[in-house]
Formats: sequence, C-alpha cells, structure tokens
Amino acid sequence: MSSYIIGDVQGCFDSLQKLLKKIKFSIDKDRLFFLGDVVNRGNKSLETLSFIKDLKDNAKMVLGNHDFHLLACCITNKKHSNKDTFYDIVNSKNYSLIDFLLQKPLVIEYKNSLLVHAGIAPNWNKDITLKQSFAVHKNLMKENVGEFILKMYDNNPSCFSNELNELEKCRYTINCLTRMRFCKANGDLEFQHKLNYDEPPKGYKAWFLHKNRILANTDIFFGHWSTLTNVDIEHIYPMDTGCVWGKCLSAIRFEDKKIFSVTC
Ligand SMILES: [Mn+2]
Repeated sequence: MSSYIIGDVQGCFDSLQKLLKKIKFSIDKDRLFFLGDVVNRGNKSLETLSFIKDLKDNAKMVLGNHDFHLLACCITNKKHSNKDTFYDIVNSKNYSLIDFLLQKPLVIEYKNSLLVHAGIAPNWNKDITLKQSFAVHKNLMKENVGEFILKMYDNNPSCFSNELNELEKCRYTINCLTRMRFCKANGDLEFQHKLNYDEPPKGYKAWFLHKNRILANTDIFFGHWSTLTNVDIEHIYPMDTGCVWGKCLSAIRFEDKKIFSVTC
C-alpha cells in the first residue's frame, strides 16, 4: 500500500488520469490525498470532483480557496467571476458534491505530517492549527453555513490573537490555511504578491522561511503556490506544480518522498 499526495488539480481531469496511470494507482491498495483546489480554472471541474468523491475512503482532501469559492457560489448569492470555470458543477445542481465538499477539513494530520492547501502561520503550533481547522469545519457543517461563508470574505483580521471573536478567528484561519503565501513572523498576512519566495514584499517572507517557525520540524505538504520553484527546505513539500498553467501535475509518494509528474 502506498499513499500519494497530489497538488492542485484545478479541474484538469485528464491530467489527473494521466498521473494516476503513471503511479499505477490501485484503488484496492493505494490511498490518495488531494491538497485542495481540485476545481476551477481547468475545463473538467465536475468530472474531477465526482471522481474524487467516488473514491470514497481511498481519497482524502483539504479545502483550497477555489473549493471554498465554489461553495460560496453554490450556497450563497455570491457571484462567480468570468475566470471561473466550475459552472458545470453549479449547473449540475448536484448537491451531493456540495455536501461532500462541506465535510472536508482545512488540515489533515497523517502520521505526524500536516497537509494543508496554502500553509501554516509561523507562530502556530500543531494544536492551534488543528483546533482552528476544526472550528471552521464545525461551522461548515451547520445549517446556516451560507451566512457563515459570506462572513468569511474579508482580508481582516490580518493577525491572529486570542482576543478575536469566533468569526474573526475563523476568517483568519481560512485566509491563512487556504490563501497565504507571504506573512510576517507573527502570522500577519499579505495577499497582493504571488511571485516566487525569493521576491517577497517589503517586511514579509514566505510563511515557511521564518526563523523560529514553530512547526519547522514537521513535514508540511501544501499546494496553492504555482510560481514557487527551487525550494530546498527540510520538511517543506510544495506540490502545486502549475498544472492548469500548462506545466505539471505532481504527486509525492508519502513513504519514500518520491515525486511523480506528468506534463499538462
Ligand atoms: Mn489556491
């Protein structure tokens, strides 16, 4: 049995099938983890999400910002943008797919490693990370989830503290775990820049580069940052290799950390 962790598929169903063929995925023996953003930008969001859902216990996933955006467009009156390509799901009125996504966590702990879409604030330990992820998860499972989701659309608070109310804490958590690239050592988030980690905005660093980062000795697998290249930092596994931008879709085998890629 092997476990494979797969980066941002973004609706690129054909590339995903190509990748599964390359790793000789066996539904009886292997387990897949998806790092979020399984939908949007690519041309087959519906097929991709249905496929992952049908894998049942053989696949796990965390929510990414695009998955969250799909939820907002299906559950609330939030308008999708011209760039969104998940109309196939919205129009399918397949509520079991929406329910499936609502049940997904923001973080998965697997054998002492953490899987997350964007990253983990440098000043967060495993307990806070899992506790905050669970707080968001609980809200996504509630009856009035639409109201909750609408309240999550804001860049503030940019910093986490115990003085925040529950909704503010959830908003920071979603922004941190599903959207973060650059931040300050205290977890203060920045959202304007998408360049490589060696070109940070003034006063900020890539979240995984901060000295004294609490989880520096924990393996962290993440997606979201397709322009991230040449990262050679122990315990840090960036897996978004830009599938939807014509680059690659990649999986890493958990047991030996071997990387498998297909061109898209
Ligand atoms: Mn993303």
